[in-house]
Amino acid sequence: LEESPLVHPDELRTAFALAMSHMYKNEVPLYGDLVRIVQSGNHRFVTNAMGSSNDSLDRLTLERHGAIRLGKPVELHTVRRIFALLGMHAVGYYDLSVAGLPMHATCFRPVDTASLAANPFRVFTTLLRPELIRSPEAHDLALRLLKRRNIFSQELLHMLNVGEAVGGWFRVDQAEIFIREALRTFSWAPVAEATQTEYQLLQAEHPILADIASFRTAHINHLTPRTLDIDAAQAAMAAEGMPVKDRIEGPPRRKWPILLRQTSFLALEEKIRFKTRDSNSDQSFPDASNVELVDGSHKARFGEIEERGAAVTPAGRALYDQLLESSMHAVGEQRTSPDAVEAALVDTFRAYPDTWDELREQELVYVKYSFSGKLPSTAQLPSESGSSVMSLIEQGVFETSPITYEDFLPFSAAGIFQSNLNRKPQSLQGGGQSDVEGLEHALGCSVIDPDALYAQAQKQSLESSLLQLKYHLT
Ligand code: OOG
Ligand code: NI
Repeated sequence: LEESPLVHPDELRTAFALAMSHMYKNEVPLYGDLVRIVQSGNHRFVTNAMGSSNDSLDRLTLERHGAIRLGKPVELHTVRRIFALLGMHAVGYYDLSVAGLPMHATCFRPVDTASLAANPFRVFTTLLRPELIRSPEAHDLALRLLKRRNIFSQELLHMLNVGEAVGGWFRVDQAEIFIREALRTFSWAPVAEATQTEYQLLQAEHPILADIASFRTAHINHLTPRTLDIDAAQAAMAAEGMPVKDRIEGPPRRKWPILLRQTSFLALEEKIRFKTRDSNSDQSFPDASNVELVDGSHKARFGEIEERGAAVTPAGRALYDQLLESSMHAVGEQRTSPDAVEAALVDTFRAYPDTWDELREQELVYVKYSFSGKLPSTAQLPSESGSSVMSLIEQGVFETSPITYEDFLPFSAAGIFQSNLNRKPQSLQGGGQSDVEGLEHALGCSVIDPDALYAQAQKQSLESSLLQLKYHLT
């Protein structure tokens, strides 16, 4: 009997991302328009740059990330198991309390160079921190609602066990069930589990709290394809009449892009229905057919685009953070004017070197080395020492290129959150501090340090280039 073929976790991730994209386009048709705009912009860009069209545009425009918001630690724990089967692991810690949000986050993403090349899809995953909620009523209500819900189907939990037993290599038929059931968790539930009164109480405390605790699923709240020219894409979105965010988050436009630039269309006001139920009853959710429903609306889901640049070293990041801070200082009172913010950023970021040689020589960015095939002038055996590598680069023996930034920026994330809230950030209970241990405890593992991954990718490329060169010399 012929065995059904096994699915590589990288392929499973691609299938999952495609299925999620399909689901989200159905749920939020405006998102389909966004993908179309990005795709035609990318097409123009590639055609202009290379003088020919490129048939891998679909691939180029594939979603690079999505985001979900979880309510309780066990949800994060199970989500970690789902993503592990998709070849995605928790990288980095994001403290969103700095932006007045009662949440912290990590990013589930592929970690090794080969998996990233196969498909870099990642999910920014936030977890509610109830201890930062100021109102005791909202705090208790949120916990009561969250305690009652189970966002995972029995079939999904079963598939997690099956997948873990085979090290993530599902058969095709199993992969289909796994993806279908995983998507259920992240799908939209148009009927809230909270009553309208409960929803309003949560919303008054924080709109994100209402989004996290009122529903039966952990709906995906946006997906983000990659654009090759975010300024042009932003203009095209506005030209089509999309309600677009007032400015692009991240560093200003540069010759040598660094980190991440993002913008979005704003969250849509969507019709939902509320159950009419007594919040104090401890019974689990009544069947929707048995309760009366009332009409309401909810605003959470949007569409985003991103343009990624070079991963920066800790020195490069310190300079980025410092310049970001001084530009915010420079705009002062005019912080609400997007033009003033943009002008200040452009002005301040002149201090960030913008040639490849400067970025590399000042060690502001991580570098990918490759062997060009050209042999050095001296027969001296090359080494990993800085001067030896420098001389190999100068002689054209080694070529260098940026390593793409695969993570997120907490202040940009906060800007994206904030653009959908009609209010200023408020203070949190206890002032708010980061709590890496709390997030890791919920995950059941520690988060991977993104810098260690970039440093490792750089080192690997250098070692393999040296090795190739040595073979050519001997
Ligand atoms: C996540 C916002 C953060 C990004 O691209 O920085 C994010 C959310 O809205 O839940 O996705
Ligand atoms: Ni995002």
